[in-house]
Amino acid sequence: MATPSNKPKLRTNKALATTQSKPQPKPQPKPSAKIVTKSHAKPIQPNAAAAKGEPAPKKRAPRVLRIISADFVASVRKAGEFPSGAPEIAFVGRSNVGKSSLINALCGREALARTSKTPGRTQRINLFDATLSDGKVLRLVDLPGFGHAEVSKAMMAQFSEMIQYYLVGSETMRKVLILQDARRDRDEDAIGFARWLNENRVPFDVVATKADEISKTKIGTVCARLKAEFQLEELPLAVSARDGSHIVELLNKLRNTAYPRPPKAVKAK
Ligand SMILES: Nc1nc2c(ncn2[C@@H]2O[C@H](COP(=O)(O)OP(=O)(O)OP(=O)(O)O)[C@@H](O)[C@H]2O)c(=O)[nH]1
Ligand SMILES: [Mg+2]
Repeated sequence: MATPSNKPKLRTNKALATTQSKPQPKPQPKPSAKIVTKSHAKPIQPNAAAAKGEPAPKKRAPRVLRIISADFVASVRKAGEFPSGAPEIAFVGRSNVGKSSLINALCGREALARTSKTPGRTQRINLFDATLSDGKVLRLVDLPGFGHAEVSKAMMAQFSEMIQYYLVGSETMRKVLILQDARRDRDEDAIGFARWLNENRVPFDVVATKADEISKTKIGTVCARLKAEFQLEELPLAVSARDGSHIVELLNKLRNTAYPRPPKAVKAK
């Protein structure tokens, strides 16, 4: 323990007073707060509230995009039955990959689209209209799963003519989302299907599902593999309908696909 003599000396009030009574250097005038503006710079407008002596308005946190309501539109079996409407996003992939669950997770609903442990649950094309918190509407299209039989036939044989007709013929189709179970290996059917979409100029993207079932490090490897297999420009999102991971990111992506922002006007010099 330090002896009292070792203790650092405390400044007493007396000492303080002595320091304060010392003649202080004359305060220098503060440098002018003028901002040197270039001729083209806009003058800085004072905050209106501050000018009136009112407290500054609180900064709002950026709003998270979400689906505020979702409605079932139709269950379609025949080509002529598709009602036209909002920009469409179609969910495709093997049976049991999680298409219906992902639609439910995006909509924040438990049973909007029917899910099941039994493959082949969705046998019609089910359409849902989802209204986003920014007022835009997305039509989410739940397609029947492919490849649920163990026999791996050619993709086109498994997809009915109607689905092909719909994906290529719909004027409001904005993107086909090919879902891939993050736990599974290369999916030849889906790769063949992506090739077919490319040939028919139908835009598509890939999403890895059930990301909650694998480790974070493995997710990186899976996404890199999918990017190479499907020749994507970006790494696909790995989502989970169970724990909600990357659901908001996916929703933002889909919104921007369906309602692309107009390119910024380039000012003429
Ligand atoms: N762990 C986990 N399980 C999921 C996830 N998404 C879906 N599942 C499960 O996977 C099974 C199939 O999900 P569905 O959404 O019905 O799959 P689907 O692709 O619509 O299947 P079909 O309609 O048969 O083509 C269900 O048991 C779901 O609970 C997920 O993100 N994580
Ligand atoms: Mg389904």
